[in-house]
Amino acid sequence: MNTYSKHLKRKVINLNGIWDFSFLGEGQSTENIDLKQIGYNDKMSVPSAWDAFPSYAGKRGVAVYRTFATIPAGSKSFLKFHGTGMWNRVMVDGKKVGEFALPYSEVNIEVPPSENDKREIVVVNDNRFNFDKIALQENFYDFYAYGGLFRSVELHVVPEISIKRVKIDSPSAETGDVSVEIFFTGVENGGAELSIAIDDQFLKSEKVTIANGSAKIRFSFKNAKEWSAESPQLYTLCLEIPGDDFRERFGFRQMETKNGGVFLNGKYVKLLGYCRHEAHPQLGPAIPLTQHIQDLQILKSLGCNFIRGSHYPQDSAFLDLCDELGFYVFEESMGWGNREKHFKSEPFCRDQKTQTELMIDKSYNHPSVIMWGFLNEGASNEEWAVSLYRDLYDLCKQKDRTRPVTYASMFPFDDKCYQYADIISINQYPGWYASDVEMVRPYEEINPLIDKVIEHLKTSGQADKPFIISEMGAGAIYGWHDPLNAHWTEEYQADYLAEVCQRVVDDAKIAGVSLWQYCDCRTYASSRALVRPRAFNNKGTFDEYRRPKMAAKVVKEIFRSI
Ligand code: ADA
Repeated sequence: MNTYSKHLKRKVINLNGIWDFSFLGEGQSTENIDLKQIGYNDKMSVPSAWDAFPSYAGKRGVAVYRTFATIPAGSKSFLKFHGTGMWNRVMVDGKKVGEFALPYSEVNIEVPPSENDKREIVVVNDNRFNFDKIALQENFYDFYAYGGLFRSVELHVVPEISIKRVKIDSPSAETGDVSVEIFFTGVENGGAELSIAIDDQFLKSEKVTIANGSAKIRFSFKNAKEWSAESPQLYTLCLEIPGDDFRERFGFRQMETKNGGVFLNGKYVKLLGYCRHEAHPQLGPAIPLTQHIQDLQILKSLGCNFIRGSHYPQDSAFLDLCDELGFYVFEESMGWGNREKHFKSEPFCRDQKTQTELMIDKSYNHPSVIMWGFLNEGASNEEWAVSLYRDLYDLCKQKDRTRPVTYASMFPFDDKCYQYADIISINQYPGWYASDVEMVRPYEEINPLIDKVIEHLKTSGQADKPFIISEMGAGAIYGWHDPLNAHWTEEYQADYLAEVCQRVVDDAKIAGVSLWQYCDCRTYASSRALVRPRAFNNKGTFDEYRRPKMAAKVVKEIFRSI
């Protein structure tokens, strides 16, 4: 779902609501399901992560969601899944129409036309870990893997020729020049009568030539205002062709990296903010708009302008809000500490590329998204990993010439892929994981480590690229205080983050920081829980219910000082 109407003319059926539901069990295969035998003994809301519900918590197996929709007989249509968990098979009127295992990706599935207008839509969801079936998500990632239809689901009824997506380039408010590539479904080569409006003000009509499924248009826009985090001015491009329309928001802004800094519309920007999981203890990743807004308001109040959407493609609704409220976003495809098994797996590499491509197509027009990333803490220090880093970098560049590309590296001193990053992003935890046991205040390791990274980047020829600390942080249990300032106290975390934030604010060689992390998030109740009390990653400045720990005040004071 978006925060604004993408179509006024096209029939879009919002399928959010209550669906029939059945959990078929932990041993159920996905291959021998007889849909007619399913009792649908429960109901489930959509969006939802079914396994975040108390009655199904912790279960791994096959769950089935069912709803009905009325599609005019004979019409073309497709289902838009804004984000789902783990593995899914989509069945319409008992027949398979699609299958995908791209967690958090926006996926469209065509629905074949039918003589009947009442259609049964079933989604078989499997949330079990199985590398052969779902290569992108594993049980050692440090965030809980949920199943379900956890973002909105829509059904679009479209004419024979329809608009699939648009790609808008509008770098300068001064010139007001806008160039748009329009991608069509239902026509490869031909022409279309197109009407163009901005914010519903008619601009012009023209006959466009469609070649290889797309057409290009250009126009200039007078008195345009630029978009920035401080002044997030948005415009809506409204396109109409016979029988269909498409409305897409955009902003005038240009993103550049030079001399070790990030520049927006020619002005230096220090990126100050957090990594954020789309997570809630009771809802899992099915985050309602209300929670997204609360999070963004909290982050604004701390003086943040930057969010790293860790570690997967973000909800379009969230990015709409970032566009509206003014945030700079680092959006990345899914990865977490991937190693040899992954880099040498053809399905893993394929799905990484597919997900990165879908992410760019989905988010290209959001002015808030200022950089693309992938493979969080992958094995970028290994020769066998280089080709996937290269391929993903090339893919981003081929799809988008306007944004820098990065990946969060945990190997600052022996990374072999820096050539595939326009921004150097480093994840490190000095004074948390690696502290010298004799040291009274382990966070004193922070500054020497940062000095060492900066020196290394200089000697290895990376000094001209912006360097951001894409993760650094310390755990604290909400409400835990102790005079020794020990690990897990709110005091230790506050002192730790003060040290990091002050350094970032004071040091021109650091382009920004996304602290780890905005709020506590659920991870697994496995052996890792020994370093993850409560089976949560507790490095949030806020707990999982967004209650502030002591660090919130400290971060706010420092971020707001500039
Ligand atoms: C890594 C990882 C995060 C989180 C963090 C931690 O850097 O990218 O997802 O797991 O470590 O808390 O240790």
